[in-house]
Amino acid sequence: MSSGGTVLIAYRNRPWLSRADRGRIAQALILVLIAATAAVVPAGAARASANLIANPGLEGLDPTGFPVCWERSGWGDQSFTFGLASPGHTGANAIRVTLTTSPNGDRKAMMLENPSCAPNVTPGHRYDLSAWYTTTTANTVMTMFRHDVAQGWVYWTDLATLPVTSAWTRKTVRTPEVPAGTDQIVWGVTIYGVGTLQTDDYEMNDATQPAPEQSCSAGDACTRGVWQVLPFNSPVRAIHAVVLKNGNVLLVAGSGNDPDAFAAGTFTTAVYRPETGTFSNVPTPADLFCSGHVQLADGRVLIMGGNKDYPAADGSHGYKGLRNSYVFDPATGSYSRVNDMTAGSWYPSATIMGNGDVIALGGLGEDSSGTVATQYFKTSESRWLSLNEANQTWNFWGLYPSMILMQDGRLFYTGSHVFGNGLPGTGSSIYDYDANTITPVGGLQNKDQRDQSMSVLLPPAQDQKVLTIGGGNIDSNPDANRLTDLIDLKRADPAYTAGPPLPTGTLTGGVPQTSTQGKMYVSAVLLPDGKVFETGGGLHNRADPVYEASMYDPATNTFTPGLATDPVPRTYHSSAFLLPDGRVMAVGDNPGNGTFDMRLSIYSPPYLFHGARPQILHISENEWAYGSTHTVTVDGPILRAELIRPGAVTHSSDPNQRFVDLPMSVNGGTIGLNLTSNPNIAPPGWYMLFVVGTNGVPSVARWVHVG
Ligand SMILES: [Cu+2]
Repeated sequence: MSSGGTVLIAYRNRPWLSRADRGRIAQALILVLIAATAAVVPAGAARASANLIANPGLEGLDPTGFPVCWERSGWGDQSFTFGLASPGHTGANAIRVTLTTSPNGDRKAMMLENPSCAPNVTPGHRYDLSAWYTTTTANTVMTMFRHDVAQGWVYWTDLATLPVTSAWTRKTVRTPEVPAGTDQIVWGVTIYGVGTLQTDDYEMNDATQPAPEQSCSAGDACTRGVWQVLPFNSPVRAIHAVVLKNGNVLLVAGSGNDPDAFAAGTFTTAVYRPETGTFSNVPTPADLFCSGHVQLADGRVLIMGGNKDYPAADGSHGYKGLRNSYVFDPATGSYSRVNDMTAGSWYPSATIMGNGDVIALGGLGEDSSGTVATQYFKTSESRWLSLNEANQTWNFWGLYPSMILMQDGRLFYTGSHVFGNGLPGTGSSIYDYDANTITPVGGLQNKDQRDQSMSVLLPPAQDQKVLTIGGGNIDSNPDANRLTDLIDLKRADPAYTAGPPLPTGTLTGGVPQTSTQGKMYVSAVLLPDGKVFETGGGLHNRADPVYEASMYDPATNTFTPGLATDPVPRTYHSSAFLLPDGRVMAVGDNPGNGTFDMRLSIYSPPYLFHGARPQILHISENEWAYGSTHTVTVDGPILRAELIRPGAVTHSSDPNQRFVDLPMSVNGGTIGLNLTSNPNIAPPGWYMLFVVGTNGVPSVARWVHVG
């Protein structure tokens, strides 16, 4: 089927049309466009925008007898035929593709990726695409490419799987927001199984309406949002925060970086219920301080490692990593033990893979030295594999190495880590667990000052772009930096490029930062409107909180500075995460004097002050298989819909945080949401489903289970 990589191969060496051909096509197009202008406007739908497709009915033919501005596309070793069906859905022609064998690859009825034929698009806008089709195989999808002004034509995404139908059927899909740097798109229908596909009567309209005059009476909050410090404190030192599938928040302290609590065997955990503002304490079986954590496919939380011992007073050893591992069940509110890890793990990272298994890397072992084992949790057996059952590179990945799952199943080590210098070499890499290889990735700026930077897979996950923000170094302790780095993991040979600098804020007492001062301990939270809220942080090792917050827009690659700042300092051992109601919660602060700030803050982004929130009235089901379409009913016009994986964050590290766009089929208030067929884009688990109204205001989330 059509994954990004394979399609890119198919699109290499595509000969562009000669100048003479373009001239002929332009002439033909003029005729087609004249005909289209006279065409009947679809009944009942007062379209605000014109059909952007050239030769949408496939009636104009080129000298070879194939529709103008369309092409026979695809790759692989199939036996296939491309031709015309006559009559079509309307008019004389439709495109017919038949595969009689299909050992690999695909065939596509595609628009020509040619400046005269490909529809022009506006970055940030969304488009409604529709086509009529029949197919005898379920292995049929709508596929879209985009023209990037820097990269040329690249695969963008699959929009929807088309069910088998022998009667002409119309499929309408709303695209994700067009990424920055895109000037044109092409799309069409792909068949990759034995069978026959016919398509006809394409339409494409700009779904982004001019913003209505928006009224907001909330003053500053209209543009900056607003913080509220809750009138109660956390009962535990909130070093780890995991949003549970029931909307509650697991706050884990263990000994909470308090040697006296460790000596006393006092380990704590609490569950916070945002809807009632109440807590319950959870018996905590071990010192889960600086453990790793990730939600499993069933919504239970796998917790691994933690603190076996604090450093010895005589300096004979440092922190030691635990091998213990537990599963926290939101249903029972309790931990149960699973088998031990293969190595001690203090500050391990944990990433869920497309198959639902978990890979843990890095951290410190039972003897305080770096853990070099790849530790693999096999979810179907609910156990950690033994050392020799898992592939091993014996590489030390550092502490809380940020390992982000890529769409091809490899892990991208972003270079974000905790404590001291970055790893030797370029400071970031791609780890292929199956092939047991590590490939350096270039371009990360100042890799030895990215201690407690934060990396996020930007919305939407389908775009495979990662942003790494800020950082410092607790050993050399320079001013933390304003660096940001961007990488496009869809490229054949990805490398970081410099992003816009992080905005500056103020230090204690309102002192403005200088132009070179930035933040470590920074938090970045994916919001349901597709932007990234960046908050908190400090200038130096466990000192000098920075009061600064901004909004990063992946569509424009810009930070909007000057958002409201958390009144509570948020430096070492602080975290921020999205709540299912669309607000952001911030917890923790553990300055160098050993105290811990127990206050809890909640941020309401500007979108909550711009009109009514759309309501998800009904979901057809909450078990979602890959490649499936699900119907939701909403109470008004919707601009986008997506799944956001709930947070599981500590130390500016949440490598599993992701925003999965759901291409839509819009039919009034009933909307079909198309889930990707690639589990590496949306690893199995419980997700928050949001819809966003045309006013940019998100709904409250509903929970759906993927995979
Ligand atoms: Cu820590």
